[in-house]
Amino acid sequence: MAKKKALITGILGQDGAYLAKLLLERGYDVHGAARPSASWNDWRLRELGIAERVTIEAFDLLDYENIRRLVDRVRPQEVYNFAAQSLVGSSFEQPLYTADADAMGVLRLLEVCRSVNPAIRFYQASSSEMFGGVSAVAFNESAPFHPRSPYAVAKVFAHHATVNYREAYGLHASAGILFNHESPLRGRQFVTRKITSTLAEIKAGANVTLRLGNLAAKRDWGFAGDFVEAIHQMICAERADDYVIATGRTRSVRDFVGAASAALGFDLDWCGSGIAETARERRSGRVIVEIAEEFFRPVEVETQLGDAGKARRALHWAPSVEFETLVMMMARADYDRVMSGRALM
Ligand code: GDR
Repeated sequence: MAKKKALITGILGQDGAYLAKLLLERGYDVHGAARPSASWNDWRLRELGIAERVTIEAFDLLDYENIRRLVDRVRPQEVYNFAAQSLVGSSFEQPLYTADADAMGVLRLLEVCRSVNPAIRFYQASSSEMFGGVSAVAFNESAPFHPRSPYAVAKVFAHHATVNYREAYGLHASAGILFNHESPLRGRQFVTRKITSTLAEIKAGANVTLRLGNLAAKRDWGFAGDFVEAIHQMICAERADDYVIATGRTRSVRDFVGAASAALGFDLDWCGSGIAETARERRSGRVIVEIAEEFFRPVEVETQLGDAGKARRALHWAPSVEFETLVMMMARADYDRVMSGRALM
């Protein structure tokens, strides 16, 4: 039997890499799409040992004809869309680009699927950011959206477009409303990996300080490797649908700093408050964490908590990695990278 062919946009990112690995293990022919570049940075694919097994194709979410030619040539049965401007903070600086890539880009992809082969199964990376953080209860699929950043506004458009193509044209188009998902392959611009990579550098003797914004923000942090499993199950399900994917537990950025410090053997002493708050290493008195205005956002999503009950019931999905294990995994990976002289990407 011919291998199933999947096209993963955003193949060079965390989720693209983990999903590529999972699909290869399940016998797929995996094609990845990435923004045109003279040299693709495929460090994640290399860390997972799959760089040679994935075909990378140049692709631009802003260019309809480019997407159409790519899908027409590759002829995938499944398209997973992870490509996006995915930094919530940066979206306040680049709202137009974010809307073009994260909202209109998805519409372009959906139009291409509909015209090239409406039998393509399509996955859209929707985001828990669409809910905002205005409720203390866990968000499920029927919670109202209250986007609080240009990124979230664009994701709401893309989410509705995905549902609309399912309803209007019968596309097998699913949207996973994923809460934060992290791993040793997370980009350093996101707070979790920024924390583990900077603390690992400090542990190894570097003269740097961990500079952070809002320590009180709470997120429902899961392991990206678990979350791509849910994504594949959505694509394999007989009926396309929307699913919240989350762990059901929430922790603050401060909790994350505490867990990562413990994992690396720092004993932190917090003092001061607001912008003047710092954390010093108790033994040496050295400042490890400082607060910096530049990392606060114009509007913040304070608390996120997801209810993945529907995915548990319909897809038999459950997360397997606990918060403490996740932090430990990320801290150790960064410390190993630093100690073996590998560049932190
Ligand atoms: P988020 O992830 O915005 O939740 O979106 P991020 O890790 O950027 O921020 C989480 C929380 O930490 C606070 N914070 C900081 N954030 C960053 N990046 N850098 C800092 O120095 C810092 N200090 C505090 C933030 O204010 C925020 O409250 C992620 C992305 O992956 C999205 O693409 C995805 O859709 C959602 O998760 C689900």
